[in-house]
Amino acid sequence: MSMKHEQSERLRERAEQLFPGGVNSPVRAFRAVGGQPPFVARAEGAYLWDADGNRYIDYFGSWGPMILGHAFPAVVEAIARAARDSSSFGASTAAEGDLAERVRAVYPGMERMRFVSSGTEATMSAIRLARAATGRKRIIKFEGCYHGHADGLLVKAGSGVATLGIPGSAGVPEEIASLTLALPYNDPGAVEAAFAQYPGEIAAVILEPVVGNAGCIPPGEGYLAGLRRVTAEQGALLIVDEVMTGFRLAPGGATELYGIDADLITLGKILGGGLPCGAFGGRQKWMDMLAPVGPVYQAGTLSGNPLAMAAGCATLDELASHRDAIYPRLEATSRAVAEGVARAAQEAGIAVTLNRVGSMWTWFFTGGAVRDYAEAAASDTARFGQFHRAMLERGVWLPPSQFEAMFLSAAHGPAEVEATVEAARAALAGMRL
Ligand code: KE4
Repeated sequence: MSMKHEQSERLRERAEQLFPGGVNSPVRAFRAVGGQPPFVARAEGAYLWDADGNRYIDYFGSWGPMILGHAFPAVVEAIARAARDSSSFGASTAAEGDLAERVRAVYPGMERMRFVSSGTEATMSAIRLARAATGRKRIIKFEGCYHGHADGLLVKAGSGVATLGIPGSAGVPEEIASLTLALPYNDPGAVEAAFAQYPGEIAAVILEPVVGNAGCIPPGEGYLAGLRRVTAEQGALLIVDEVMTGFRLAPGGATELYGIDADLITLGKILGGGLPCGAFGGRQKWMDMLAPVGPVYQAGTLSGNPLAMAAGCATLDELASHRDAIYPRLEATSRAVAEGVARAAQEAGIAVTLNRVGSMWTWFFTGGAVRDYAEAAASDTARFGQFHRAMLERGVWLPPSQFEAMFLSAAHGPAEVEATVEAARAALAGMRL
């Protein structure tokens, strides 16, 4: 019996009169997968309900933040309690220190940090700081990595490796784009070549330690250590963008999992327990260059917002106090569902490559390995769209793009795995060539 979507339809018609594409963030419009996005009315644990009362197993979790599951009681109560004392002061509070201490307990390299309200603000500010710290202008990012929508990060590769970046969006001046080098991920030679071509000019290398924004692409053996070595040799800062991986891949994120010695780390998503929050931090010698101590300006009306601090503390407390149960559960459930669906695709004769690190993974509709963006882009995005629509109709809401990572929460368990694999079998059977 197909789902009814009258209420979502009505809400979408209104939204399209108010917001470009009817959304407040492009990926939500389902343009990459086709079909019309349901409007969410509420969520609890592993489940979303739309405006028509249809229930879905949630595999995007607000794009990462909802690692404990939706409406986790301790998080809801912490927000409510904080809200009773007002929702914002624009002045220092104990709550900021409370969250910062919890962050530093798992990210000891963050000798100093600063809270902001989004991942975009965190990476934008970290890059400004790196430029001031080194007196250099150029930065290196990697194709397929997304670090938010600051101008200098909406850049794609120029014609050849180590050529100057070109705007990845309208409105980004080429003068700004040309300061960014967009290199292939998992290609150490490309980074060496860039430093050889621009000696003494590169301020920082910023990367997703496990790529989530091209779909999930893990770092190759030794890749991260290689980046640490070459940036140290060349006097450039290594900025590890853990907005997505932070607190998810391990209590201390990819930094802990891979033992990365970053100069600056950026955080977001889980940090705020679903409320707007980001952070950047690292060695005190760099961070003390920030106003009001040093010459680098950075500010924010809602930075350190008390409700976000409360939600973040409640989330990190739960992760810390049950870490020996939560992370093994995330691993076991993710492995079961990711491999179960990949097996179902194989049985249906449909080529799917699974990349997974912990509770973030992607089923690429392609036959070959996916080690960088070019290989991810070889995926059959039309088939992914078909799969997405078929799963949505069966009550499984996947991220609406081949180039996003799936996430699950500690609220997902064997029942959700079984229902998801069963839905996938039916969906894939209907997709056989
Ligand atoms: P925000 O500004 O969206 O809070 O964070 C930007 C950002 C920075 N770094 C990484 C590694 C990220 O993944 C993100 C944001 N991720 C996307 C999903 N892939 C957010 C979803 C959206 O844009 O609607």
